[in-house]
Amino acid sequence: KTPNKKIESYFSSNGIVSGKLGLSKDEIKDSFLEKTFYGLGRIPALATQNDFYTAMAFAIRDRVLRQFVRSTQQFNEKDARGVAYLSAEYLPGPHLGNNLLSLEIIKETREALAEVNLDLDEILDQEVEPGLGNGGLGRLASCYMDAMATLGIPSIAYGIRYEFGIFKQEIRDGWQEESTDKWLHYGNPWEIVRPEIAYEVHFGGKTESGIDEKGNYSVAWNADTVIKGVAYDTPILGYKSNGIIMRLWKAEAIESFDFSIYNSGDYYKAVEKKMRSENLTKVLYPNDENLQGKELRLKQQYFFVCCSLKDTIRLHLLQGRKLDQLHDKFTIQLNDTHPSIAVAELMRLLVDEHKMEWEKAWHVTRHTFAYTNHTLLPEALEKWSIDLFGRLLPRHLEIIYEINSRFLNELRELQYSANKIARMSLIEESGEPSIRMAHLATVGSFKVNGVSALHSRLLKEQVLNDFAELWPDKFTNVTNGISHRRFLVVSNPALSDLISEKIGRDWLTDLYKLKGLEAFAEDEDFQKKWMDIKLENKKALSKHIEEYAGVKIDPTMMFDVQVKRIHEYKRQHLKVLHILSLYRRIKKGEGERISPTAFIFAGKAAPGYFMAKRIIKLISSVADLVNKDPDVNGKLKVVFIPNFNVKLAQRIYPASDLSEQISMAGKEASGTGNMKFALNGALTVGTLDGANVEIRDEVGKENFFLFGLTTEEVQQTRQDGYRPSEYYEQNKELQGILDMLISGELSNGDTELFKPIFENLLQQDPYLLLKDYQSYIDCQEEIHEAWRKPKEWARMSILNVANMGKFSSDRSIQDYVEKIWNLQPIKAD
Ligand code: B1N
Repeated sequence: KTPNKKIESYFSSNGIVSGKLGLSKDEIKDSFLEKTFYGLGRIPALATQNDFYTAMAFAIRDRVLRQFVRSTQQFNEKDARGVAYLSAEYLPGPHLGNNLLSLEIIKETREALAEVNLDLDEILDQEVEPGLGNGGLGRLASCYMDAMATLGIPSIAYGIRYEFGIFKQEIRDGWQEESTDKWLHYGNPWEIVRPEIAYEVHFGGKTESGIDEKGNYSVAWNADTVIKGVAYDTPILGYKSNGIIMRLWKAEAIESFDFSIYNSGDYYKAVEKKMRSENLTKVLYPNDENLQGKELRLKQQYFFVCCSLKDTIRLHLLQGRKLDQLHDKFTIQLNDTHPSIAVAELMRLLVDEHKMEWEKAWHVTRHTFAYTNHTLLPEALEKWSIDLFGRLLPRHLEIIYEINSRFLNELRELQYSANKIARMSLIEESGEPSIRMAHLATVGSFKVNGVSALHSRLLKEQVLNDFAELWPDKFTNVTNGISHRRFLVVSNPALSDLISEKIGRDWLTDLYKLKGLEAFAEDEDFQKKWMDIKLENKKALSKHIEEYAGVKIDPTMMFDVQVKRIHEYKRQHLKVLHILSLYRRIKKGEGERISPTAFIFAGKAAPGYFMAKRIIKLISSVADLVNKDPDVNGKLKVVFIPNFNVKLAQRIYPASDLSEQISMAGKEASGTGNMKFALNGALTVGTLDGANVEIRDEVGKENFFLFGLTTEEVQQTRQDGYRPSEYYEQNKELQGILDMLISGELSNGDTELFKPIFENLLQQDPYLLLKDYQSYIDCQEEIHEAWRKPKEWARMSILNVANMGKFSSDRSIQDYVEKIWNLQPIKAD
């Protein structure tokens, strides 16, 4: 297409391509009012707060898109090497606040709204977040987008536009109840549909091999179902810089319905087919459930991978490049194995559709992909049964067999034993034959990384040990990071301002600058301001808790917080054992060394995870007992805040004193909540697991409350034959607490309700709660003592924040650039 010179000159002369970033108060007010009238067609008398939010979002989106257009132009002009990030999950959180920060117009917007008698905080509160992920993995992808945009990484993030995100959690009678998350109900002002960017995705049918017109061997895949994926783009703005796109695919029926056969029977059939197609992207699967055999999930994975790869290839060819240079221009980063079918799909596209020969296609493929592993939990390692896989994706099954047979031949040439070869095969033959997606991703990638130093080491020593021995250079570590702009600047403005007063604002783009706070750690005036801000944040959270959980909390108590998905390995029930130990001490009149504490929990349990749901009920029951007991006299409060999500998280971290990171060592790949708490001045009580290890190294062991077994001791305990009942017999306090579970005391006389938890702990205790119990209790005593020395506590809190530089997602992305992506950032000027 020949460029339209008139439009191009309009772009450059009106400050669209170049020009200042910010906006004045009056410009914001004008845009906002214009969007209120012309964008929504609302007269002021009828406009709701949500209308005002939407109008403001539209006004800001215009500016965000301008940054995106600028960035894309620069990336294209430089023919830059870039990244396509493939993730089945994203948790962007509310967009408006972050976009205002990125444009540096928070103050101006607040003033502009005040002039028309509106309050920015109320408007911000209207936003419903896209819950397109389960937890840490999805939120990490979004933190990385913030950093990639800020650093100017030429990139595009692909995913699925689920119509219903992670379920909404309500607590009724202490039990979790799920309802659908209708996040699109009021519309979504941030996304732009791109009907012209759409691809066909095939499923089912059969393959047929033959000789094509040029006399070459070729395979045709005659699918029986065709679905269309349509792009929905959300611009993500970096701080004072570039904008990148999150491109999410929605499933639609293909246009070519056979409406020509015009009788009503066929019409309804066609509509039915349309509805079936659109089901594909209806709902996000909550993890932890047994996902194996979930046909729709495999379909979702292939659907978004197929659209994303076709789109990447389109972008590549659009730049006038050759397909056999794909790996020179793109790294495709696989966020866990959820998109790992991409290895087979790229081979199919190159070999079948673009007629590249196998060896060349394999070279391109294994130099294009890089794979991030996020878990060692055996039950979370993806496997697809050959039977299901072959029915949905017959051509991909053939391709995987071919990749595997060539790979196993290489292993045979290395004289590997039959046992080892079977272990490394992409196909698991024992039990139901299935495809090991982590093996496919590893064989098909040029780099494999874990998400914390410990996790990357264990990945090499355990789950992918054979592969790490074969290809030692393929394995690396990139420790996770978080967007400090979202989780401190936007969500804790008072603390951010105090920090900037002391050390300037460079820390917004270089978190290591926080180190400058160390000089003020002993400054009593600074300590007081520091803790006053914490208290104000705790008051605000208390208000929320009273409204949504019906519990009144004194904000001067220590806020001891555990928020994350509910899972046995994360050991929320260990926290419960601690609370019950304190309760019993108070009842016995031995509570004088307990500091007044509010125990705050939040997090979702997978709907099909029996034990996790029972743990929520246990927390609620303990809350009922403790909160109402006059002997406790308000010294302890327990609360479960419903529906944990990014928005709620942004209220909780700034108001926390103590961060609970108590998973059994070796189980939490990294954790990222741990970083968000510490960044907001909470002290951590934790095991040597995931990124806790590195947090402790950074903040200093005297500023971190450590307890529990190490990974090695966990392994040793197992080898020696662990008998949890011995701990029950020997530790009388622990025995008393565990007996409470089956005494009926917590459950209106029902002795069965918590028996499954009791029996699990006494008989198996797979996560060694009883073994770690005493160490945890002793550590908590230390914590309560430390809390009684406010200056000491404030000093430790300041030192924690001062040493969080490493955990910015800017640093993580810099690591990806250097260790894996090998590309040049292009910052917007
Ligand atoms: O990924 C986070 C880590 O910080 C956490 O430690 C880790 O548990 C988390 C299946 C997962 N690992 N695996 C998942 C998510 C969805 C799903 O369907 C597995 N999430 C993690 C970021 O690295």
